[in-house]
Amino acid sequence: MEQPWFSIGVLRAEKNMIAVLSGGTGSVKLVRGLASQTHDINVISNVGDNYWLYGLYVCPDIDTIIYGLADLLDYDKGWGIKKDTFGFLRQMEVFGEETWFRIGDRDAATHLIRTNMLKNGKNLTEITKWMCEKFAVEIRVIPVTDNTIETRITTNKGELHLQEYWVKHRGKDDVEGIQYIGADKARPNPEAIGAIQDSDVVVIAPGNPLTSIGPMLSIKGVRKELSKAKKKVVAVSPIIGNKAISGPAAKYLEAAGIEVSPYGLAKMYSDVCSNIVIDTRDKILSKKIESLGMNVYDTKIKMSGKLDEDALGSFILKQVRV
Ligand code: FO1
Repeated sequence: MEQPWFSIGVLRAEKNMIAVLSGGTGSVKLVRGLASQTHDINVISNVGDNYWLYGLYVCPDIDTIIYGLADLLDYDKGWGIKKDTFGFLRQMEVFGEETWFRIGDRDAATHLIRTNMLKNGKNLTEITKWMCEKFAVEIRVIPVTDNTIETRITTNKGELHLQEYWVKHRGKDDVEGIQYIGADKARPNPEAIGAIQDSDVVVIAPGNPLTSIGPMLSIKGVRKELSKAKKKVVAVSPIIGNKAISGPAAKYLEAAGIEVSPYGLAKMYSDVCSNIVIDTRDKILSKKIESLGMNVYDTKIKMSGKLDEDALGSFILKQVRV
């Protein structure tokens, strides 16, 4: 049979099966970069920032990955569907509802159908799989758990859901701590555990270490599985120098007493990960990070467009030896 031009034979990456722990905008960029090399990817998604609004169940990290892979993501904002309209939200305002969380009209359909399916007895794993099919996304997106985990930020003004802290209050208040409510009782998704076990390499995406990756690592079974597999786990730093590439990661790390640097990150991940990709500008830290028992790789890690995404995806699959 004739091979299509994009045949796996042509584009075959050196690693066969990839699992990616993912959450937030930095993660979707890397997942797209990896997907430019191979479709043998299972994305394990954070669920800690899921949020109930107007009776709808919103799963930002799952949707961001699906929209990103379906080429529907509003890349300027890093969430939602590009060119979406906001008639639904305007009407909610007329009804006297708060509208600080900007749900677009097409995006609302995603939350509505998901909520309806939940009410009809489907779990988040089944719904997410169905959604990938509807958006023609070949890559599997697996919620890290079907149970509820809620990331809450303790501030000087009280405790808030992550979305309330970051979106409603615009991340203004001082952070005193971060909690993952429900993580102690959450069962890891067996499909997520299977994806870790079956992969040749597990990538911890450059998502926010405490609010995108942290909730997943707080599930005992997930942490244990990664620790067992740590030789094939590679983290990509979301920090360059002493600054987060984007978002409030630095503020959260400081609040948790973690050094804001690729070294601080490596130390935080050192029990679940033996390899780290840092920015070339931080190469000077390599020896110090290696003293933690980790292999260090350096390249350009800031992804400012498709070329950068693809280059980083290719670097991880071709240069990182796990
Ligand atoms: N982030 C914002 O900063 N403002 C919003 O109004 C907003 C709405 C929104 C709607 C759906 C969705 O899936 C995500 C949305 N986000 C919004 C992003 C979200 O708050 C976070 O960036 C993620 O939870 C972090 O991964």
